[in-house]
Amino acid sequence: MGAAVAKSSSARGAVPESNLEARILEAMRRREAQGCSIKSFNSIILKFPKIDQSLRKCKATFENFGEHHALCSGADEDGNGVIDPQELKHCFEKLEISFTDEEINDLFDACDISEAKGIKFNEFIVLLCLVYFLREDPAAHQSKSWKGMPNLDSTFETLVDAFVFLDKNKDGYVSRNEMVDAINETTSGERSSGRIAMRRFEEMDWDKNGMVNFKEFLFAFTRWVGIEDADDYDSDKDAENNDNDAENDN
Ligand SMILES: [Ca+2]
Ligand SMILES: [Ca+2]
Ligand SMILES: [Ca+2]
Repeated sequence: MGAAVAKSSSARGAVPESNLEARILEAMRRREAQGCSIKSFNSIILKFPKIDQSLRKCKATFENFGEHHALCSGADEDGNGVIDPQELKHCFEKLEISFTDEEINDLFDACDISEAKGIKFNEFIVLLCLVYFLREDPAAHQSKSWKGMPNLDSTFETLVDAFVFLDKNKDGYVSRNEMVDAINETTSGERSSGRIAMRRFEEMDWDKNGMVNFKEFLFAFTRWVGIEDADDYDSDKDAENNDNDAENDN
């Protein structure tokens, strides 16, 4: 009986917007069935510096580094700071990731969320992580190895693990309550923890539908560990400062 209740309550979750989102959701639910190795929200936070360091190394894959890099050249071939669909296709060829053109285009559209057309570095990180994640999709028949992507597997696995940890009811979305629970487990007794959880949740839930999917989570993560472009972050920072002022008045 309990299972039936859980099923109906998760069914009201957001409907996946695209084929790609549906695949990610399905892969996540499969992955969640295996459980995770993370025991607390704190242990995720402790991993931030290591994740940050590892993701920054991807910058070489993104930028045009000529023959200095194992991949011969970066994904941003014309060096204009963003990856266009054609550059992304080349990048996948170099990484020996055998996605179809349609799949690559879907990934491009899913990750190109900034107003300027083209994949920026933080968007590239999310895109790579989604690729990593979808390789585990049995339907995709992807090879397990990454060409020239040192240490990225374990970093991406940590991100997947973190999401699985937060999604307590394993429905493929992190809800507001799940976020609150995760933070309360860590900071028991602190009054501000609920508010911190809310802040974190609002940061993650970009489309404001009350649920955070894996893609939203990844984008939030690139901001938390600090690899998002400084330009983009300014307006958010201002908003945060205003919030802080309001809190201080209390
Ligand atoms: Ca470019
Ligand atoms: Ca959930
Ligand atoms: Ca959402």
